[in-house]
Amino acid sequence: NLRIIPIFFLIFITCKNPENSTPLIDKSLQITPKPLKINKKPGGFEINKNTSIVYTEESSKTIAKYFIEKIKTLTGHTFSINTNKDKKNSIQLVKNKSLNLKKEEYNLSISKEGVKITATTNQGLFYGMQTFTQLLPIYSENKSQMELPIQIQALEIEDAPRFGWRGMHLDVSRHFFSIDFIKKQLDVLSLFKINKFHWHLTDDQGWRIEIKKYPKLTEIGSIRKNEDGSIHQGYYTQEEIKEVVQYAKDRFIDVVPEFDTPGHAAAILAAYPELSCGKEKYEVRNLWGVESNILCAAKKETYTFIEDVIIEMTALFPYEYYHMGGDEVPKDQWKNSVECQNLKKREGLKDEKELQSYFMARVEKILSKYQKKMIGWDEILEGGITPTTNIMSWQGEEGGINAANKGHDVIMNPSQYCYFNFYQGDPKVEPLAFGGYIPLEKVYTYDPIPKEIEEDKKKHILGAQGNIWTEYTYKEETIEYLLYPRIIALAEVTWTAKENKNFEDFLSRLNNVYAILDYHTINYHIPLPEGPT
Ligand code: TNX
Repeated sequence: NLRIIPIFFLIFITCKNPENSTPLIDKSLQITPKPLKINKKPGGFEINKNTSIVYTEESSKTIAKYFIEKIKTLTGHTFSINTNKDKKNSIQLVKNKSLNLKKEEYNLSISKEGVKITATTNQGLFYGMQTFTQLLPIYSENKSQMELPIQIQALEIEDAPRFGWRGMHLDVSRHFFSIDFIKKQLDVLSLFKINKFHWHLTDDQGWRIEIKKYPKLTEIGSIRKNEDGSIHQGYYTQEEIKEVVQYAKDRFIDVVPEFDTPGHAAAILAAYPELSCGKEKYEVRNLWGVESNILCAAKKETYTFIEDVIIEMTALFPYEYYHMGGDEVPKDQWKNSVECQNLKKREGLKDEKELQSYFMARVEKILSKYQKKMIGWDEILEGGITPTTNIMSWQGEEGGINAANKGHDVIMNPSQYCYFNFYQGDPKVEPLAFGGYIPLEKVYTYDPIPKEIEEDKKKHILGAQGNIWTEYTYKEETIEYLLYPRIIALAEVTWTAKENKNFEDFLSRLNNVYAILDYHTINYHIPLPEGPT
């Protein structure tokens, strides 16, 4: 009897879900990076056409507006905005200092009555909303938007990052990348709670930042004549840099500029040869590898130049940390320079390594005049560092371990785990990369706190970052391919509590990550179960 089928169907629906017949969506186990604590509760919150986002303090309005746009991109649905905190059927952004949540922490509670995100700061609210966004269904391409009403799983989340430094580095010297490309990456990285962008702006193969007092830095230093006769060039105007820094700030990402000294400076010397110890004419380097022409440590003009550049940079980069390089400095020019040898004697320095320490200490002093803190690559440990120098450990973990155990703050990015310019799969099928082999699992299983770090020194490990050096990568889509999903693994390494990490579980969440990346037109790599054989 055909007539009883609809009746059966009705009874079935009512029994299955007596309170609410709208579909219950549960993506609580899909969140990346994995939150600290998730507790599922019975039932769900219904999102319908009348659900609104409520902010309770004027200062959080930007967050509400930001997420109305972001959710529209991902789901096609536009929430309305409201300031009435008693509003039913709403997603509330609440600042509550009495909970003593730290700057980046948030609580997210979803119940039948509504959604509430609580934090002390806008940054906490921002991360709470990023998490909430991941709980929504992303609309598939054959539907124009998320179908409403839906119900999302009731739950309580308490979340806090393991580290305060969760970074991404990009070398724009070897190849130049547009500000639109950088903004796109910052937007996507912020979805996964990355909060530092290390912008490697200067190197032997190109100077990429406009400095008004030294126009030749860009007129000459930003143009490279390659061996095959082709030209590679590009630089950011100060206005463009401000735009990127603001865009990053809106997403709670601090921009760490790198001005690499005293090595990796051929582009500077091509423009201002008088800053070297030698007398030659220099060219913007058109080979990869390490350059022997460096800034002269003995000339006062070198330090004047550095200070002038820093002065212009301080108007662009408000973040307190500045990276001043210090990596890969061949010291032959200093050895052959009478001025450098005299300086060494005068200062009682044992060798050229100590001369580099002298140089870096002077640079740090300049920075501190402008309330900036210096970061240097781990090579600068060789001749000793000042007590206030911060270290980025790239030549393995040893530099970081030594520095942290001596009480210096450290950012870990050992090349064997964190260099995304290395291969992630079989070199026979992968795009040309720097060498090496760092598959996704290797990144994921990395622990930024090596066991050699003494208990009371662990606090000196600020976090970790993924680096992309661009010698062999000039296409934007290839950069994305190298970055994703390894940078997402690193986002979890730096955000998620160690005991909550699990590679299999991470893999099971990747499809959800890919759906988000698809909506941002990211060209990501899909790892194969096996590496090269
Ligand atoms: C070493 S990492 C460098 C870069 C290269 C990179 C290639 C570091 C501080 N220096 O100049 O691009 O290796 O992986």
